Amino acid sequence: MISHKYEIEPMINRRNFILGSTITSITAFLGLKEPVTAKSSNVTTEIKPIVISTWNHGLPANEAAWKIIKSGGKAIDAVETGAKVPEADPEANSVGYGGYPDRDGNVTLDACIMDETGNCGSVSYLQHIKHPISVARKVMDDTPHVMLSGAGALEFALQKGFKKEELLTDKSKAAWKKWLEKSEYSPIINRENHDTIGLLAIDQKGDISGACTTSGLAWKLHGRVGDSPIIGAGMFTDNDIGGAVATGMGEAVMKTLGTFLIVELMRGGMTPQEACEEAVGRIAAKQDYKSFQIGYLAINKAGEYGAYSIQKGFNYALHKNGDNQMHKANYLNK
Ligand code: SD4
Repeated sequence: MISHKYEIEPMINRRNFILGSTITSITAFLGLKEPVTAKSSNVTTEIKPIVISTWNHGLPANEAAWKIIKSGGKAIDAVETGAKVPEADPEANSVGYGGYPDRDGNVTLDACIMDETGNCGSVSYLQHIKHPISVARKVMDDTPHVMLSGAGALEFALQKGFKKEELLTDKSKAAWKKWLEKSEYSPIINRENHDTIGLLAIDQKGDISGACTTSGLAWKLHGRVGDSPIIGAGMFTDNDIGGAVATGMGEAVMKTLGTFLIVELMRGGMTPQEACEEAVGRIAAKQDYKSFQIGYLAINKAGEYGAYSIQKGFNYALHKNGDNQMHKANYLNK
Protein backbone atom coordinates (compact mmCIF):
# COMPACT_ATOMS: atom_id res chain seq x y z
CA MET A 1 0.00 0.00 0.00
CA ILE A 2 1.24 3.41 -0.87
CA SER A 3 1.70 5.64 2.09
CA HIS A 4 4.45 7.85 0.88
CA LYS A 5 5.01 10.96 -1.14
CA TYR A 6 5.19 10.60 -4.90
CA GLU A 7 7.42 12.59 -7.16
CA ILE A 8 7.07 12.99 -10.87
CA GLU A 9 9.98 11.37 -12.64
CA PRO A 10 11.99 13.69 -14.86
CA MET A 11 11.23 13.10 -18.55
CA ILE A 12 14.71 11.81 -19.25
CA ASN A 13 14.36 8.99 -16.74
CA ARG A 14 10.94 7.87 -17.72
CA ARG A 15 12.10 5.75 -20.57
CA ASN A 16 14.25 3.75 -18.19
CA PHE A 17 11.20 2.47 -16.46
CA ILE A 18 8.74 -0.20 -17.25
CA LEU A 19 6.48 1.46 -19.72
CA GLY A 20 6.00 -1.15 -22.38
CA SER A 21 4.23 -0.85 -25.69
CA THR A 22 0.87 -1.81 -24.18
CA ILE A 23 0.84 1.17 -21.89
CA THR A 24 1.93 3.41 -24.72
CA SER A 25 -0.87 2.22 -26.97
CA ILE A 26 -3.49 2.53 -24.20
CA THR A 27 -2.26 6.04 -23.60
CA ALA A 28 -2.49 6.85 -27.29
CA PHE A 29 -6.01 5.40 -27.32
CA LEU A 30 -6.99 7.67 -24.46
CA GLY A 31 -5.54 10.61 -26.28
CA LEU A 32 -3.31 11.32 -23.31
CA LYS A 33 0.17 12.68 -23.56
CA GLU A 34 3.18 10.44 -23.07
CA PRO A 35 2.77 8.21 -20.01
CA VAL A 36 4.09 9.61 -16.81
CA THR A 37 5.40 7.62 -13.90
CA ALA A 38 5.46 8.46 -10.26
CA LYS A 39 8.28 7.33 -8.07
CA SER A 40 8.70 6.87 -4.37
CA SER A 41 11.70 5.31 -2.71
CA ASN A 42 12.53 2.50 -5.10
CA VAL A 43 8.98 1.99 -6.29
CA THR A 44 7.90 3.38 -9.62
CA THR A 45 4.19 3.45 -10.37
CA GLU A 46 2.52 4.38 -13.58
CA ILE A 47 0.14 7.26 -13.07
CA LYS A 48 -3.40 6.22 -13.85
CA PRO A 49 -5.73 9.13 -14.48
CA ILE A 50 -9.23 8.39 -13.26
CA VAL A 51 -12.49 10.15 -12.50
CA ILE A 52 -15.06 8.56 -10.24
CA SER A 53 -18.33 10.03 -9.03
CA THR A 54 -21.59 9.18 -7.30
CA TRP A 55 -24.89 8.14 -8.86
CA ASN A 56 -26.18 8.30 -12.44
CA HIS A 57 -25.53 12.00 -12.84
CA GLY A 58 -21.87 11.03 -12.45
CA LEU A 59 -21.72 9.88 -16.08
CA PRO A 60 -22.06 13.33 -17.72
CA ALA A 61 -20.09 14.88 -14.86
CA ASN A 62 -17.24 12.43 -15.51
CA GLU A 63 -17.33 13.25 -19.22
CA ALA A 64 -16.86 16.94 -18.52
CA ALA A 65 -14.11 16.24 -15.99
CA TRP A 66 -12.32 13.81 -18.28
CA LYS A 67 -12.07 16.38 -21.09
CA ILE A 68 -9.90 18.44 -18.77
CA ILE A 69 -7.78 15.51 -17.62
CA LYS A 70 -7.32 14.31 -21.19
CA SER A 71 -6.04 17.66 -22.36
CA GLY A 72 -3.47 17.71 -19.56
CA GLY A 73 -5.48 19.88 -17.18
CA LYS A 74 -5.51 19.76 -13.41
CA ALA A 75 -7.63 17.43 -11.30
CA ILE A 76 -8.97 20.41 -9.34
CA ASP A 77 -10.35 21.98 -12.53
CA ALA A 78 -11.72 18.62 -13.61
CA VAL A 79 -13.71 17.99 -10.42
CA GLU A 80 -15.08 21.54 -10.35
CA THR A 81 -16.15 21.34 -13.99
CA GLY A 82 -17.68 17.91 -13.47
CA ALA A 83 -19.64 19.03 -10.41
CA LYS A 84 -21.13 21.94 -12.35
CA VAL A 85 -22.93 19.59 -14.73
CA PRO A 86 -25.61 18.32 -12.31
CA GLU A 87 -25.60 21.70 -10.53
CA ALA A 88 -26.90 23.29 -13.73
CA ASP A 89 -29.30 20.47 -14.59
CA PRO A 90 -32.90 21.27 -13.55
CA GLU A 91 -33.72 17.56 -13.70
CA ALA A 92 -31.12 16.76 -11.00
CA ASN A 93 -33.37 17.46 -8.01
CA SER A 94 -30.73 16.91 -5.39
CA VAL A 95 -28.04 19.31 -6.60
CA GLY A 96 -27.95 23.03 -7.44
CA TYR A 97 -30.59 24.47 -9.78
CA GLY A 98 -33.77 22.40 -9.52
CA GLY A 99 -32.74 20.94 -6.17
CA TYR A 100 -35.58 20.12 -3.79
CA PRO A 101 -36.09 22.82 -1.15
CA ASP A 102 -36.23 22.63 2.63
CA ARG A 103 -39.63 22.26 4.27
CA ASP A 104 -40.22 26.02 4.00
CA GLY A 105 -39.55 26.09 0.25
CA ASN A 106 -35.96 27.44 0.28
CA VAL A 107 -33.29 25.80 -1.86
CA THR A 108 -30.15 25.84 0.32
CA LEU A 109 -26.91 24.43 -1.05
CA ASP A 110 -23.76 22.86 0.42
CA ALA A 111 -20.47 22.22 -1.42
CA CYS A 112 -16.77 21.70 -0.88
CA ILE A 113 -13.61 21.25 -2.93
CA MET A 114 -10.03 20.21 -2.12
CA ASP A 115 -6.87 20.35 -4.22
CA GLU A 116 -3.56 18.53 -4.40
CA THR A 117 -1.84 20.91 -1.99
CA GLY A 118 -4.34 20.19 0.77
CA ASN A 119 -6.00 23.54 0.26
CA CYS A 120 -9.78 23.50 0.42
CA GLY A 121 -12.88 25.67 0.31
CA SER A 122 -16.50 25.22 1.18
CA VAL A 123 -19.89 26.89 1.33
CA SER A 124 -22.88 25.87 3.39
CA TYR A 125 -26.48 27.01 3.53
CA LEU A 126 -25.93 29.07 0.36
CA GLN A 127 -29.02 30.29 -1.46
CA HIS A 128 -29.67 31.67 -4.97
CA ILE A 129 -26.36 30.68 -6.56
CA LYS A 130 -26.44 27.98 -9.20
CA HIS A 131 -22.84 26.85 -8.81
CA PRO A 132 -21.93 26.53 -5.13
CA ILE A 133 -18.90 24.42 -6.08
CA SER A 134 -17.39 27.43 -7.87
CA VAL A 135 -18.08 29.67 -4.88
CA ALA A 136 -16.31 27.05 -2.71
CA ARG A 137 -13.39 27.20 -5.16
CA LYS A 138 -13.27 30.99 -4.78
CA VAL A 139 -13.27 30.63 -1.00
CA MET A 140 -10.29 28.31 -1.41
CA ASP A 141 -8.43 30.42 -3.96
CA ASP A 142 -9.22 33.97 -2.86
CA THR A 143 -9.60 33.92 0.92
CA PRO A 144 -7.61 32.70 3.91
CA HIS A 145 -10.71 30.79 5.06
CA VAL A 146 -12.13 27.34 4.43
CA MET A 147 -15.89 27.80 4.87
CA LEU A 148 -18.38 30.58 4.30
CA SER A 149 -22.01 30.12 5.21
CA GLY A 150 -25.47 31.58 4.59
CA ALA A 151 -25.84 35.29 3.99
CA GLY A 152 -22.08 35.85 4.13
CA ALA A 153 -21.47 33.19 1.52
CA LEU A 154 -24.09 34.76 -0.73
CA GLU A 155 -22.60 38.22 -0.27
CA PHE A 156 -19.15 36.85 -1.11
CA ALA A 157 -20.50 35.10 -4.21
CA LEU A 158 -22.17 38.28 -5.45
CA GLN A 159 -18.96 40.22 -4.88
CA LYS A 160 -17.16 37.63 -6.98
CA GLY A 161 -19.59 38.18 -9.83
CA PHE A 162 -21.93 35.22 -9.41
CA LYS A 163 -25.52 35.92 -10.44
CA LYS A 164 -28.41 35.79 -7.97
CA GLU A 165 -31.01 33.37 -9.33
CA GLU A 166 -34.23 31.61 -8.42
CA LEU A 167 -33.19 27.98 -8.01
CA LEU A 168 -36.61 26.55 -7.21
CA THR A 169 -37.98 25.22 -10.51
CA ASP A 170 -41.70 24.72 -11.12
CA LYS A 171 -41.14 20.98 -10.96
CA SER A 172 -39.38 21.09 -7.59
CA LYS A 173 -41.96 23.53 -6.28
CA ALA A 174 -44.74 21.13 -7.30
CA ALA A 175 -42.96 18.25 -5.53
CA TRP A 176 -42.61 20.38 -2.40
CA LYS A 177 -46.31 21.38 -2.49
CA LYS A 178 -47.21 17.73 -2.74
CA TRP A 179 -45.01 16.91 0.22
CA LEU A 180 -46.66 19.74 2.17
CA GLU A 181 -50.00 17.98 1.91
CA LYS A 182 -48.80 15.50 4.50
CA SER A 183 -45.61 17.20 5.66
CA GLU A 184 -44.16 13.86 6.68
CA TYR A 185 -40.47 13.25 6.50
CA SER A 186 -39.99 9.58 5.85
CA PRO A 187 -36.77 8.77 4.08
CA ILE A 188 -36.79 6.28 1.27
CA ILE A 189 -33.77 4.12 1.83
CA ASN A 190 -31.97 4.53 -1.41
CA ARG A 191 -32.54 8.10 -2.29
CA GLU A 192 -33.87 9.66 0.84
CA ASN A 193 -35.02 12.30 -1.61
CA HIS A 194 -31.48 13.26 -2.44
CA ASP A 195 -28.47 12.19 -4.48
CA THR A 196 -25.40 14.28 -3.89
CA ILE A 197 -22.63 14.34 -6.44
CA GLY A 198 -19.13 13.66 -5.13
CA LEU A 199 -16.23 13.42 -7.57
CA LEU A 200 -12.62 12.32 -7.22
CA ALA A 201 -9.99 12.67 -9.93
CA ILE A 202 -6.35 11.89 -10.63
CA ASP A 203 -4.79 13.92 -13.42
CA GLN A 204 -1.90 13.10 -15.73
CA LYS A 205 0.60 14.43 -13.21
CA GLY A 206 -0.80 12.05 -10.62
CA ASP A 207 -2.39 14.82 -8.56
CA ILE A 208 -5.61 14.13 -6.70
CA SER A 209 -8.54 16.47 -6.07
CA GLY A 210 -12.14 16.09 -4.94
CA ALA A 211 -15.45 17.95 -4.98
CA CYS A 212 -18.86 17.45 -3.44
CA THR A 213 -22.07 19.44 -4.00
CA THR A 214 -25.71 19.02 -2.97
CA SER A 215 -29.01 20.59 -2.10
CA GLY A 216 -29.02 18.22 0.87
CA LEU A 217 -31.98 16.37 2.28
CA ALA A 218 -35.25 17.31 0.65
CA TRP A 219 -37.74 18.96 3.03
CA LYS A 220 -35.03 19.36 5.67
CA LEU A 221 -35.41 21.80 8.55
CA HIS A 222 -34.56 25.31 7.45
CA GLY A 223 -30.93 25.93 8.34
CA ARG A 224 -29.91 22.27 8.32
CA VAL A 225 -26.43 21.67 6.91
CA GLY A 226 -25.25 18.18 6.04
CA ASP A 227 -21.91 16.48 5.60
CA SER A 228 -21.28 17.61 2.03
CA PRO A 229 -19.58 20.96 2.80
CA ILE A 230 -17.63 19.55 5.75
CA ILE A 231 -14.04 18.75 4.81
CA GLY A 232 -13.35 15.24 6.09
CA ALA A 233 -17.05 14.32 6.23
CA GLY A 234 -18.51 14.73 2.73
CA MET A 235 -15.12 14.73 1.01
CA PHE A 236 -11.44 14.54 1.80
CA THR A 237 -8.26 14.16 -0.23
CA ASP A 238 -4.60 13.85 0.63
CA ASN A 239 -2.34 13.96 -2.41
CA ASP A 240 0.11 11.53 -0.82
CA ILE A 241 -2.57 8.92 -0.16
CA GLY A 242 -5.87 9.25 -2.01
CA GLY A 243 -9.35 10.64 -1.55
CA ALA A 244 -12.92 9.78 -0.59
CA VAL A 245 -16.43 11.15 -1.05
CA ALA A 246 -19.70 10.40 0.70
CA THR A 247 -23.36 10.38 -0.22
CA GLY A 248 -26.43 9.57 1.81
CA MET A 249 -27.66 10.57 5.24
CA GLY A 250 -25.17 13.29 6.11
CA GLU A 251 -25.70 13.10 9.85
CA ALA A 252 -24.25 9.57 9.95
CA VAL A 253 -21.22 10.64 7.93
CA MET A 254 -20.61 13.67 10.13
CA LYS A 255 -20.74 11.56 13.29
CA THR A 256 -17.85 9.47 11.98
CA LEU A 257 -15.97 11.98 9.77
CA GLY A 258 -16.25 9.27 7.16
CA THR A 259 -14.04 10.50 4.32
CA PHE A 260 -11.20 11.59 6.58
CA LEU A 261 -11.44 8.19 8.20
CA ILE A 262 -11.22 6.42 4.83
CA VAL A 263 -8.11 8.34 3.79
CA GLU A 264 -6.48 7.62 7.14
CA LEU A 265 -7.35 3.92 6.83
CA MET A 266 -5.69 3.90 3.41
CA ARG A 267 -2.67 5.63 4.92
CA GLY A 268 -2.54 2.76 7.37
CA GLY A 269 -2.39 0.24 4.54
CA MET A 270 -5.96 -0.58 3.53
CA THR A 271 -7.06 -0.68 -0.08
CA PRO A 272 -9.77 1.83 -1.07
CA GLN A 273 -12.33 -0.98 -0.99
CA GLU A 274 -11.29 -2.16 2.48
CA ALA A 275 -11.31 1.41 3.76
CA CYS A 276 -14.83 2.10 2.44
CA GLU A 277 -16.08 -1.11 4.04
CA GLU A 278 -14.46 -0.31 7.36
CA ALA A 279 -15.94 3.22 7.36
CA VAL A 280 -19.42 1.82 6.69
CA GLY A 281 -18.77 -0.70 9.48
CA ARG A 282 -17.98 2.12 11.91
CA ILE A 283 -21.40 3.62 11.21
CA ALA A 284 -23.16 0.27 11.47
CA ALA A 285 -21.49 -0.46 14.80
CA LYS A 286 -23.06 2.51 16.57
CA GLN A 287 -26.04 3.72 14.56
CA ASP A 288 -29.36 2.30 13.45
CA TYR A 289 -28.01 1.73 9.98
CA LYS A 290 -31.00 -0.18 8.64
CA SER A 291 -33.02 2.99 8.33
CA PHE A 292 -30.75 5.01 6.06
CA GLN A 293 -28.31 4.86 3.19
CA ILE A 294 -24.65 5.87 3.06
CA GLY A 295 -22.41 5.36 0.04
CA TYR A 296 -18.66 5.89 -0.04
CA LEU A 297 -16.23 6.09 -2.95
CA ALA A 298 -12.46 6.13 -2.54
CA ILE A 299 -9.34 6.18 -4.71
CA ASN A 300 -5.69 5.81 -3.84
CA LYS A 301 -2.56 7.25 -5.36
CA ALA A 302 -2.07 4.16 -7.50
CA GLY A 303 -5.43 4.72 -9.19
CA GLU A 304 -7.16 1.87 -7.37
CA TYR A 305 -10.72 2.55 -6.31
CA GLY A 306 -13.35 1.26 -3.94
CA ALA A 307 -17.09 1.68 -3.35
CA TYR A 308 -19.35 0.47 -0.59
CA SER A 309 -22.72 1.37 0.84
CA ILE A 310 -25.04 0.37 3.64
CA GLN A 311 -28.04 -0.51 1.48
CA LYS A 312 -28.45 -1.98 -1.95
CA GLY A 313 -28.72 0.45 -4.82
CA PHE A 314 -25.74 2.76 -4.57
CA ASN A 315 -24.14 3.17 -7.98
CA TYR A 316 -21.26 5.21 -9.30
CA ALA A 317 -19.71 6.35 -12.56
CA LEU A 318 -16.12 5.37 -13.27
CA HIS A 319 -14.05 6.93 -16.06
CA LYS A 320 -10.99 4.76 -16.47
CA ASN A 321 -8.98 3.54 -19.45
CA GLY A 322 -11.05 5.75 -21.74
CA ASP A 323 -14.29 4.14 -20.68
CA ASN A 324 -17.08 5.85 -18.71
CA GLN A 325 -19.43 3.31 -17.13
CA MET A 326 -21.91 2.93 -14.31
CA HIS A 327 -21.14 0.31 -11.65
CA LYS A 328 -23.09 -1.08 -8.73
CA ALA A 329 -21.49 -0.89 -5.31
CA ASN A 330 -21.41 -3.83 -2.95
CA TYR A 331 -23.30 -3.22 0.29
CA LEU A 332 -23.61 -4.23 3.93
CA ASN A 333 -27.29 -4.84 4.60
CA LYS A 334 -27.96 -8.06 2.71
C1 SD4 B 1 -26.70 15.48 2.97
N1 SD4 B 1 -25.13 13.86 2.23
O1 SD4 B 1 -27.05 16.65 2.89
C2 SD4 B 1 -26.05 14.85 1.79
C3 SD4 B 1 -27.10 14.35 0.89
C4 SD4 B 1 -26.67 13.28 -0.04
O2 SD4 B 1 -27.16 11.77 -1.65
O3 SD4 B 1 -25.60 12.82 -0.05
N2 SD4 B 1 -27.47 12.81 -0.88
O4 SD4 B 1 -26.90 14.80 3.98
